[in-house]
Amino acid sequence: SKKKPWSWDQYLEEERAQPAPLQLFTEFQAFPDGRNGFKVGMRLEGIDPLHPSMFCVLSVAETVAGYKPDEFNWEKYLEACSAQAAPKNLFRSQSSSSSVSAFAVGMKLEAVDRKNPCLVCVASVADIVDDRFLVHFDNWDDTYDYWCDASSPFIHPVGWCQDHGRPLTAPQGHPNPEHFIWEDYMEDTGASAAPSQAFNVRSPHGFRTHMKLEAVDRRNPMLIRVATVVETEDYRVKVHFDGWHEKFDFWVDSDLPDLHPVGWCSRTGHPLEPPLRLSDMKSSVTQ
Ligand code: MLY
Repeated sequence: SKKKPWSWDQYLEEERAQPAPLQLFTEFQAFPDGRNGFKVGMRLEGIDPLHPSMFCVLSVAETVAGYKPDEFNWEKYLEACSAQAAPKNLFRSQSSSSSVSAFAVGMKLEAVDRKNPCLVCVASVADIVDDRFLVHFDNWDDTYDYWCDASSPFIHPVGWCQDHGRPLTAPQGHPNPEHFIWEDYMEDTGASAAPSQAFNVRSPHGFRTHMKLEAVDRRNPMLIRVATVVETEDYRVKVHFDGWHEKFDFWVDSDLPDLHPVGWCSRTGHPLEPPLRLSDMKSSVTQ
């Protein structure tokens, strides 16, 4: 018997499940708005995901994502009707990034150690690229560093722990870690605090359990799988790969660019790994 190709529509109906709504995804997760112009062999600079304080020389090894050529294409359309796109800076929401410039290298803040998430620690802005900056923990090596922007829920202004009755982890080797005093420390280090107006925490995401999406398999990032939100926190979701053992479930920030709305693979022409079914396993065993 010929196998019908797997389809989201049919699967959602069978499972009586809902796709995660498009508006819950960030612009980097949602459908791409143009063709991907990268070509194999092009060189670029990028952040080493295993060592986020380091930029490395990279080359493009393979390209896939981007609208399929038959999809609507703004560039071509504008060219065809010799029209001009309204420039981005005319749109207030896109251009008013007033909080961006408020962070400067060397400024101090209180930040969650993402490798030890129960700790809020003395930290500094170590690097800035556009609206993102690198959080570094004072007197620790850079393996704890991470990139974020002003909307991150994991960073707070100086004094936040005190205001919220939470312990603050002092810099490593601080002579009196139980009685860390910001004023003294900033005077000693000649540093200033990141202004509290610079912090602009985003609202919690709207993902709910049972919502379906498409997620990159981080063990083999070539693969994008049919997936379900199985647990939520304010700023994170736990993702399950449909048909796979729950030991592969994983927590991620809800704005991770590896999460995509239902239909993303079909729009971009990237293959989608359908849910593992018992019948697939049997046939693969008996083949
Ligand atoms: N148990 C860990 C804790 C390290 C915490 C580092 N943070 C504060 C940047 C250790 O001592 O290695």
